[in-house]
Amino acid sequence: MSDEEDISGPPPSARGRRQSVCAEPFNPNAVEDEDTPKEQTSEVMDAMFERKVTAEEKVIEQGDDGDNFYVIDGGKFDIFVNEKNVGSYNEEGSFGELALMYNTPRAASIVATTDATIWGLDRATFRRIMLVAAFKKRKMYEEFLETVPIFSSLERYERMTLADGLYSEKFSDGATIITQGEEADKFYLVERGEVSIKMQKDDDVKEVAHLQKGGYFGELALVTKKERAASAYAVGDVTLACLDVGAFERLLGPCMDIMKRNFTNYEEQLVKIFGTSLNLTDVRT
Ligand code: 1OR
Ligand code: 1OR
Repeated sequence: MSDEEDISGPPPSARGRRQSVCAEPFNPNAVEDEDTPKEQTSEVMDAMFERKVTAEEKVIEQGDDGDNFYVIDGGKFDIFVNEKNVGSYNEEGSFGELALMYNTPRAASIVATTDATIWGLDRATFRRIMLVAAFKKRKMYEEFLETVPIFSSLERYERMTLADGLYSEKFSDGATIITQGEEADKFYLVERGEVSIKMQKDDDVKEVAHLQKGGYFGELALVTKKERAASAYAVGDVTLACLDVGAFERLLGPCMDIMKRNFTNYEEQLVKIFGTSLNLTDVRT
């Protein structure tokens, strides 16, 4: 499991692209901070029940209805999707939230590979707490979104639905966020830290932009449906708010004109920086 990311709920369609996305999709500690009412925290604690599991026991069967959400207290587990081992949990993490959040059948089977101890939380309590978590998520991102220049024209309600679609990813200094030439699947906002955008042309690599909190990137390839035009790297520790392509298309219509206007700027800079025009921003049809 990676601690690159702290994700509090990408939609199910976002799953499967990156191993770590599913590793910690719901953070049960989120219900334990200051602004969660004490009664609510103790309600969760009271509702949680300990379950001992023996090696090879199947805790969750893919396709079943969801009953409980589980937090691992100790032990190891394999994750199977369509009988294929797609990952594992090693002594920590949580699973079983998807079916409860989205009212869908269990998306994977979870099998203990050692004797293990897990803590379960029933569906009703989980959902009640999740609603609180979703509310908190809106609140948390709303403040940030208010500071993002490109969203200044959005209505409050539009920013809230946008917050529902966002999830945070963390990158440490020097980590690659986007690789030029790759296929695009999401849009990024800089929540914390700085991001360096570098473009390679022939043997020449140049920094073409340097983004700070409130900046955005990764929109170009989503709009043009081309490969990524540049690479993005973390400068220092970075937290990004991400939006998957579907939500981007659904939610950012109102900002599209501003984004497209900026494409002209990319083209102009391209000529200045590399001395060529590249047809960067034509929309592929
Ligand atoms: P659930 O309620 O659907 C099975 O029950 C649980 O397995 C699921 O919630 C997640 O908590 C957990 N895809 C779907 N579910 C996963 C995955 C996963 N990993 C863990 N769970 N993938 C594996 C990624 C490493 C994607 C596979 C394509
Ligand atoms: P993307 O999806 O293509 C890389 O992934 C991102 O880098 C891109 O979206 C933009 O959001 C961002 N030219 C192209 N992409 C740029 C540029 C840029 N700056 C930031 N990005 N230029 C710099 C203009 C100041 C022109 C390059 C010479």
